[in-house]
Amino acid sequence: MRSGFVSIVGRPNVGKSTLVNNLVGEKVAITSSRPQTTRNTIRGVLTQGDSQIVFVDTPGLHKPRTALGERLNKIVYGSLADTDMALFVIDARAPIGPGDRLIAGRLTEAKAPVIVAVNKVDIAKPDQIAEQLAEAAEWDFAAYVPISARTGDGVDRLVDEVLPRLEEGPHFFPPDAVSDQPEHLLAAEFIREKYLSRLHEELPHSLAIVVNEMTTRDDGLVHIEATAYVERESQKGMVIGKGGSMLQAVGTEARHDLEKLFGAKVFLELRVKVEKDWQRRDQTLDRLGF
Ligand SMILES: Nc1nc2c(ncn2[C@@H]2O[C@H](COP(=O)(O)OP(=O)(O)OP(=O)(O)O)[C@@H](O)[C@H]2O)c(=O)[nH]1
Ligand SMILES: [Mg+2]
Repeated sequence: MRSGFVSIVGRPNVGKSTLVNNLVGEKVAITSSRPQTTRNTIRGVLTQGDSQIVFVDTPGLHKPRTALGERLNKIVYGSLADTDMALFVIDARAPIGPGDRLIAGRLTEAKAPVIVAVNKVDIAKPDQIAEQLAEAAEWDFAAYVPISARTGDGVDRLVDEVLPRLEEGPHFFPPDAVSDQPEHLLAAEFIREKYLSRLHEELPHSLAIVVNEMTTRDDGLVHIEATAYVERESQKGMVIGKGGSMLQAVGTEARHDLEKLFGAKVFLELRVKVEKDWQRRDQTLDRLGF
């Protein structure tokens, strides 16, 4: 009977959230091809018999350019401060760079055992993978496992490397739990995910979703009122789309996911508001819940 917390860290876009979803077998964290998709720690719970691993997905570590960026990095370091282990995810195709070395240094300081997951092997060439494994091995961490978070290849092996390194301990969550995220946060994230794949350039960064109200009616229908915040008046049009087309497309897609999540019909009301330069202002970041 073992248990513990395992932080998943790495540069933006390497596949940390995809991995946590694969590990727990359900979508608990949103993913996208845009960097800095994850903006808070998300716990994904994997129960195997008497043992339980709590994976903590974190934002990608990067050079911060805004107050939001600084907060995101702090979240990652905070999660490392009291973790039992760390999974360091790197992209098999991207050469190990200064960003990875910085993270490796922090992980060494953190003292917890570290397992390196070399991800995206499904789209990397065999010699790229071999080279990456060899280069990463110079760090002297506990284990190195090639995986594909997308296909699930190697993920069982990763769990096999984690479990024996955790200490004896109790369950932290009920055995059927996969996440501890409140439903309104999960709903806001699902909506943001639909936007991320449709928006370009700086817009994904400028977008924040807040669920203002969520109620279940007597007939079971879940009514969700949410606001999409952008940073400038000029961005509002893009988030709404011509004649409301973007709002409608995102709403339909999000509703589909939310209905699966809640197992109920969902009515989604989505508004768009401007919150000037929210990424750069501490006060607004507080208010938006970062
Ligand atoms: N082909 C392939 N794509 C992957 C794999 N893992 C993740 N991806 C893709 O890589 C992109 C980034 O994945 P995320 O899981 O959002 O990455 P992340 O590390 O959580 O990113 P941030 O939250 O921004 O730090 C998405 O488009 C994923 O579908 C993989 O094993 N194989
Ligand atoms: Mg992520």
